Amino acid sequence: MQDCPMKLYWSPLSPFVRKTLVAVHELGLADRVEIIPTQVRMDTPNPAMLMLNPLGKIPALQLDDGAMIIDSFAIIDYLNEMVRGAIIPASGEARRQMLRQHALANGLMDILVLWRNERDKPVEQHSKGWIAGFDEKTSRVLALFEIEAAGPNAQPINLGQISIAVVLSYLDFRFAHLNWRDTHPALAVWHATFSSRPSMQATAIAP
Ligand SMILES: N[C@@H](CCC(=O)N[C@@H](CS)C(=O)NCC(=O)O)C(=O)O
Repeated sequence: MQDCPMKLYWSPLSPFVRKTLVAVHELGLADRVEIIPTQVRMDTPNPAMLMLNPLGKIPALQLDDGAMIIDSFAIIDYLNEMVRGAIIPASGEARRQMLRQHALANGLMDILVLWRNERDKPVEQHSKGWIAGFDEKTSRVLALFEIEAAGPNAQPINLGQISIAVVLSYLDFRFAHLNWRDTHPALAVWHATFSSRPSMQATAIAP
């Protein structure tokens, strides 16, 4: 670890945090980022985290001058620019495609985190409409990924692919009962290949 590393406010189970950490590894910055384990809950904001990020959310990155960068995309954009990386293409069709895939995968992360929070409430407080909506949207995004995302990885790999791989792993972890592989065979093969990358292995959720 180098002196004065950047600090990444982190939790092992958050898909937004994992997406950020996979990007850190892909950009060759793992030895410049110190991991700061941080507990957050939507219903019980962490006071220390609120001082750093008024949204109380992770990931958040603190630079060595104390400045805070919040939101996974903003953090990854900062780091990508810092090392002149290619995981966020600068322009053109490659950038548009990456932004589209990132928006879909990140939107799916939003849905799954909300779905899990809803599921954790007492049954009588569940909103059946919300849960049906989450289910429908998840199915539709996965169907699109089966058509658009599964296949050989564009090179160099980008943040769209990272985000899709991470959200699929999050589905395995929190929504295993959906058995997404059974209905999305090409995506399953793609995910297995992508998951063998050192960045994915180094950030995998411990069993
Ligand atoms: N748009 C944010 C979402 C981050 C987010 O929702 N993180 C969750 C953890 S999975 C969190 O910090 N939740 C605590 C809260 O909402 O108070 C990003 O991309 O970084």
